Amino acid sequence: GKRAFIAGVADDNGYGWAIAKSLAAAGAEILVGTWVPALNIFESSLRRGKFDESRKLQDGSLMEIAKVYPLDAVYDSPEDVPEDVKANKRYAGATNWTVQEVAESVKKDFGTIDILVHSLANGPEVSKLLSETSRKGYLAALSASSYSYISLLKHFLPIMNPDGSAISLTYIASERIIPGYGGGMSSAKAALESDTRVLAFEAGRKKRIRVNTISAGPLGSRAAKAIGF
Ligand code: ZID
Repeated sequence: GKRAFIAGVADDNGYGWAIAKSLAAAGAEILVGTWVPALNIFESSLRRGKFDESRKLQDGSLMEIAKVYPLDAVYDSPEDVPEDVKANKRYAGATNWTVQEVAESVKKDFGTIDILVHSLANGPEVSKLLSETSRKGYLAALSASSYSYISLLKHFLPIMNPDGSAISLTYIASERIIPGYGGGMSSAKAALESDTRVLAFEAGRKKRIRVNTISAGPLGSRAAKAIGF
């Protein structure tokens, strides 16, 4: 069977969860990466059976998550983590959550993966017009929503089996004006789409890994509700 790592699962409402279920139903082993600040609530909800109804697959069995890894995809390695984040209560309880460390942990625990899913985005100033977005907010949107895909591929490629596949989720606001999708999020999706073409070329040559992005339809996830979509 195939093994999948899905980055960006912190509840049962988003794309990451739905993709995990589809992959589980197709027989894949499921590993997830959960944003550090959301880790405790996600794990305790899983443990307490809060997601059992939505873990149900077509055949009546429950999706098993082989392991939940804390992840913050805006940091590539421990040297990149600022002191205030290190000291933050919500981060201090978890370890090894930079992209490089998560890839190392997955390698140690499972050896290889076949499928990498990027289902995460963050734009702190998403509710601001692009023309009123700060440099900091713009770069934060690109860091969390675009570079995170490059970083995940960079660090997971060495443990991906040949003929594997990577996928992310984009949004048509990259190409057309969608009022309300501000803060540089439209820019972040445009970067994500362009990067996908280049990464597909590079990962295809390096390891026969396919790299794609799918333009999502509307889904009432936590992220979508936060921006009033
Ligand atoms: P979600 O909240 O379930 O998933 C986002 C996840 O990212 C959360 O679990 C966060 O904890 C996690 N996260 C945030 N920052 C970090 C970080 N630094 N490190 C690690 N994890 C982090 O929301 P979702 O399922 O909507 O989002 C998944 C992907 O789908 C994202 O790339 C979205 O941009 C993309 N997407 C979603 C929608 C939607 O409707 N939900 C749309 C397009 C793309 C969309 O907005 N018509 C209107 C709107 C839309 C489509 C059509």
